[in-house]
Amino acid sequence: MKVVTSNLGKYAEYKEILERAGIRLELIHMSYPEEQLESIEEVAEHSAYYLKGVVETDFFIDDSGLFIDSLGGFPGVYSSYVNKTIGNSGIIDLMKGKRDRRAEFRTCIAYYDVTLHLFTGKTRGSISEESKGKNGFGFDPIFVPDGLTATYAEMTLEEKDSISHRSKATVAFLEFLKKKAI
Ligand code: ITT
Repeated sequence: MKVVTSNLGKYAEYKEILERAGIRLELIHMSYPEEQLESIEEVAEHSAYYLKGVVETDFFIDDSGLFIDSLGGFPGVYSSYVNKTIGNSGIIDLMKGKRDRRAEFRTCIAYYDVTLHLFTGKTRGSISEESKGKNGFGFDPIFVPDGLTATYAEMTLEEKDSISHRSKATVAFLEFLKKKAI
């Protein structure tokens, strides 16, 4: 199986989950154009159709985003830009004084074989008061999943995989691959 991504943090998480399920993962380490569309599903679909002309078939991509309730879902589909520009400290500043800190992480996997298949995963949580933890990548130091007190960045890869938005999308993807193989 091939994954196309510029993000080695994502690759590490997929490698862990897929190889545990007996699927060897190959990295195509490249970035690709991402349209600023309404939802991560639309972005993933658009990017996968672009990549099918570039990469041989049987690949998947992952479009993810952090959606903060009190900011109307921001940064959402703008997550990559926001991460590169204001970063986690910028989000913490935007959230200063806000009582409602609820947020959701979403991942959409777009898998292209002869046609396109989408699988989504969501994990609810909240934005921490400060950045905590050194593991993971991106917004991991500021996201605390519901029912826990640690941020994603304070967890091991296995702990994050047991509850993350990405692992939920991957479980649905694996179910599909299992049925496809029958
Ligand atoms: P691609 O090449 O796969 O597109 P990307 O880093 O641009 O890599 P996205 O657009 O899907 O990926 O991600 C939007 C932003 O959200 C980006 O800054 C990521 O670092 C961040 N992000 C995605 N998944 C995350 C996760 O599980 N934990 C923390 N941050 C995450």
